[in-house]
Amino acid sequence: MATQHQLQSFPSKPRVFILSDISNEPDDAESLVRYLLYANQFRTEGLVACTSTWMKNKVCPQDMHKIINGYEKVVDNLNAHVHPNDPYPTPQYMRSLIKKGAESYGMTAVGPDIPLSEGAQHLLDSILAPTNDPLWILCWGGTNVLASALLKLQTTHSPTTAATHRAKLRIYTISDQDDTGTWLRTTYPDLFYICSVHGWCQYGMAAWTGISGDAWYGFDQGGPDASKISAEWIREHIQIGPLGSKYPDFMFIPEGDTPTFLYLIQNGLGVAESPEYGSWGGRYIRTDASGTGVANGHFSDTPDEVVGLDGRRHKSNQATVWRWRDAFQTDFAARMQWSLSGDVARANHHPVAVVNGSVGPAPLVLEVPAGGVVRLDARASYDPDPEDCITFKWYQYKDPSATQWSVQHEVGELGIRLLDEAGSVIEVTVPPAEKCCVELISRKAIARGQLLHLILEVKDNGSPSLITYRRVLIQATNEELVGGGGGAEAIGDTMRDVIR
Ligand SMILES: [Ca+2]
Ligand SMILES: [Ca+2]
Repeated sequence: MATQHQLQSFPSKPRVFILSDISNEPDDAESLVRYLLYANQFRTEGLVACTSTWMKNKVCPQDMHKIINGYEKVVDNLNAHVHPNDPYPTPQYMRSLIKKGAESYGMTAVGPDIPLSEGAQHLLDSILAPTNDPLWILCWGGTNVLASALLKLQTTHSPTTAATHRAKLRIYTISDQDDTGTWLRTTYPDLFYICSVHGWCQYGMAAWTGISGDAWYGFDQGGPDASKISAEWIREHIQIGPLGSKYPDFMFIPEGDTPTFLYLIQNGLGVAESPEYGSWGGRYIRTDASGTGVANGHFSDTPDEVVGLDGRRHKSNQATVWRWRDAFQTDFAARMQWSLSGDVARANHHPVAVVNGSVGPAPLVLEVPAGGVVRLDARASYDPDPEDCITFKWYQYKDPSATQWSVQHEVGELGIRLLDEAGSVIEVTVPPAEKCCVELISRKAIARGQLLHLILEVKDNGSPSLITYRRVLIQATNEELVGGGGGAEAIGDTMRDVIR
């Protein structure tokens, strides 16, 4: 039987504050059920019911209370399945976080003479808390609670102090669902703000719909596997037990808001401060990467190219989410099993991935000269369930290394050679300097070239089987500045003079 001290643990936990237009349709309630199963990885600071374009004049915190009532019945079971250092928060604590946002739409709740809602005051208190730890504000509906809190911050503090507090904020919104989104990004362009921006309500263009929206919105047909988002699968694997029974049937697509916290789950894949690296919650890049513009803080959609169920290559922003669907749905189902029983022997638990002696969700960062070789050893990885075997899968995640659309033309290829049958030890060859350490246009050699991403998946054979990732970041270096050439200072230099 697994001893709890062998289970994966989370030395640091992100601060999370959720704004939800719960009850506009079933999907926010679904997302809250899933969120609670991961609540031991986070320091949740707020659960505020807000409005949106879909529900303009009321808020429904009572639905949050109903879900916490279900959570209360299973929290002891859940605690039996996690490391003793990472217990789930008490239901009493989670209830204390539930507040009401303004019961009015968008900017009508935002103004110097408009009192803060209790939810906005609670958010402002979190923003002003004496800590430098980032505060993740996950916006599942409209953003007027955030807008009103930031306006109050601005009008009650010096510009410098207000900016210092804003610098701690990390916002992930599910598109714009009221008129405060544009206001926030233009009034406070310094905000770290992940958001798919597109025409009003054109959610079929948004990255987050990759969670489950392929049939409804009609993107990437034949690519994503829909078997684990069907009503039947959800009924069998999710809508079970006291907490799962709080998961309502979906109307449009299930759990459109969930990518905001899939992004933060500490499974070794994502790096929260780097949206461009990609994670279960999708991949986003700076809208303005020049470093000089006014929108430095905004991150918007970017594609991944993924081989789909049909064997074809699909390239889309939604693919940055759906490529992980089997893993994040299976993980959800496994945790729902935890909620049913405190018997550790009857449930599956995550493998622990160890690479070159390093353990934990943070990436392993290496600097390797172009053309050089590095050995990676994952043999110390283990599974806490004594009956389980683990398997190893290594692959290069190329898309995050690209600065342009054409990943295959730009990003150098890592050579991966297995040194044992299991693939627990590998030798990685960094591409030659001309492939990874030259400027894209001028072809000049550079000392620090591409940051190459290697992913390890350690998967167990429990039921349902679980994956723990480890990301290895390989910074290609080129101190001798070799590999350049073939470019020109100006395109005119490449034009030939023909004398006839
Ligand atoms: Ca919502
Ligand atoms: Ca296991």
